Amino acid sequence: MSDKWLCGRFEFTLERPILMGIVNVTPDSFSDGGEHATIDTAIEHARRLVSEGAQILDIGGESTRPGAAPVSVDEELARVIPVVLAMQDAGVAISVDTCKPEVMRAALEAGADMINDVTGFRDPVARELVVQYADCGLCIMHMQGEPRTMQAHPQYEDVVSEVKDYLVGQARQLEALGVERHRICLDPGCGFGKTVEQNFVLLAQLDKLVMQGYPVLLGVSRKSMIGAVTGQPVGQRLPGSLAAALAGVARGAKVLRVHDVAATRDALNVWRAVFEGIQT
Ligand code: HH2
Repeated sequence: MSDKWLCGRFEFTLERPILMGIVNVTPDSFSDGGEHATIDTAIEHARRLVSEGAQILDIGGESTRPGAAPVSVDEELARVIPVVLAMQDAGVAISVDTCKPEVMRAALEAGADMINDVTGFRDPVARELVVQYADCGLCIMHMQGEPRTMQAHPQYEDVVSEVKDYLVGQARQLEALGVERHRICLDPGCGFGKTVEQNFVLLAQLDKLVMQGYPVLLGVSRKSMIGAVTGQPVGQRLPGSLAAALAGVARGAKVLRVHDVAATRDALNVWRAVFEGIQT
């Protein structure tokens, strides 16, 4: 089992789940689109997430929701890089959520600690690039198809083994190029080319991915899978998101990618009090 995760300037021991706070510098993200779309509001939001207990900030400049408009490299850079620079000394790891090699390079040059690629480093240019940055953390996420069409007809014979085999295959490919194993974390990609049922099967059997020995990152916050079960609109999905996050932690998830850092921190603290006793 992997007991550490190297992430740029940080080495996480993974004894406890890590909170990754979402900073979408986008006008059109599915749950908070437009709320932090200017650089100043995004930085203000990022600072709040740090004060609430985020240990990683995941800064994204392009929405991945089905139907979102594509964003040019220049536009994505203009959204993301100023926030990376502004949060550099905040004492937390800076992740950039991108699948474009040009944005990855600029982010790493600007001091980002980690690249979160929802396409799982499918692009060989992206793989070659991240090898050159010897210590950045990498999140390999599974997605069937492309963001714009992925929800049309998700199809699997066995969703759990297919997602697991794909992620481990991508990790091995990076390792063969020289990426240190401890830099890699894996993410089943809830909502990315999966039906609601397939998302819940992946969550229920997350331990099978955890057993591959890489830290597992889970992103379920406010997603439509939560809405499908609760019947709630995106703004009312916090209770459902907390339940799903804790279910993930129970199965071994080590990094939680969330919009609501303070609430998730409280839920985790109560969870921990049950299993480790109250720290006074
Ligand atoms: N989910 C989203 C975006 N990036 N990255 C990882 N590793 N895992 C996820 O589950 C994940 C992700 C979608 O959520 P959000 O950023 O809130 O929305 P949007 O893509 O519309 O900006």
